Amino acid sequence: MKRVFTLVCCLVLLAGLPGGCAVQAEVPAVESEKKIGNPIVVGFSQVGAESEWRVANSESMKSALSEQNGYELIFDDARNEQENQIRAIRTFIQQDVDYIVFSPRVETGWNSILQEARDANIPVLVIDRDIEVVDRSLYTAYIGSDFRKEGDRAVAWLEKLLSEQGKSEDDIRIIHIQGTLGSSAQIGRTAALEEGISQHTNWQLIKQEQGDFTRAKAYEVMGTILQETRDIDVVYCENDGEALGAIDAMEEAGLKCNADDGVIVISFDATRLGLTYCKEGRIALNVECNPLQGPYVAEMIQKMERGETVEREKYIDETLFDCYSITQKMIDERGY
Ligand code: GYE
Repeated sequence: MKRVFTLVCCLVLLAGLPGGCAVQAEVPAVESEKKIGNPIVVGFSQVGAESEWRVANSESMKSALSEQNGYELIFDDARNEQENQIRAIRTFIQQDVDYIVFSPRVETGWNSILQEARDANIPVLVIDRDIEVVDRSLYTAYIGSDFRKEGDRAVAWLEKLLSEQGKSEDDIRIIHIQGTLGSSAQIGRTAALEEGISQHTNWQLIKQEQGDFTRAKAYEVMGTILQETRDIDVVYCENDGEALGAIDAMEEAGLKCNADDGVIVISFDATRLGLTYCKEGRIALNVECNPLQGPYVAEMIQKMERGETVEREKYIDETLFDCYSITQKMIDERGY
């Protein structure tokens, strides 16, 4: 496998793509060391199980990288701790796996461990959330979502809704519940809202709190906010879990969540439950974030096994659902 990795790196360099690793002097080997019939060993460090999205993502990885498909998947749940992820990746290196895949909790802090993987010649695929490293060639590719684009779509939708409602000039009081701070999902979605607020002088950010992408935390945070104010126009939650928690708290407090005559709730993920809330009108907009990344990872690994070049960044196509156009069929089609 290591020799195939060297070949892939050289092909990346030859193709003039950014991110080729610095081993071009090595001669690419042509045949794989792996004996026919041996599974491809993949160590996967999953960030945790904080949301429905995450559970669907884990399932997708497990089914794409199954024994039946020729893989041995070593799955590690980091329980939402970066140190656990670093420890898991180090263990994968010691086990001399063929590939390391991880979904990083936060963007920073990966340089040293990725250097260790590089020294061991093990290719690394980053999935879901992106990372920031000094040398981008420390990992082979990223597969995930464009979180800034997701946020921009939400902001554009809100702007359009308010204009259709004749509220373009009204004071709009916004509550923002953020995801895990420092994760690229939070950074992109937050940046979009903050820019939207800076561009609309009538949009006011009343509160910005961390909900850690969980229903329980968002419920708690929203409960505290409601003790201070009930004068709320929009609640921008950075995932479905948070939206559900915030809605629980608002409805318990007697507030109505509805785009036409209540609080406008915006969410991300578009899980089956999130879409059900959307159809009921309780979530006004749900921007899709696709967790089904397993098949993309498998396809990329297969390409690398064949010594082909792989795309450095693979963004999965995503859509959005709003309470005005969602249908039961769309919900039924959701597998998670
Ligand atoms: O939106 C959230 C999850 O990183 C895209 O993490 C992912 C986010 C997703 O817990 O539900």
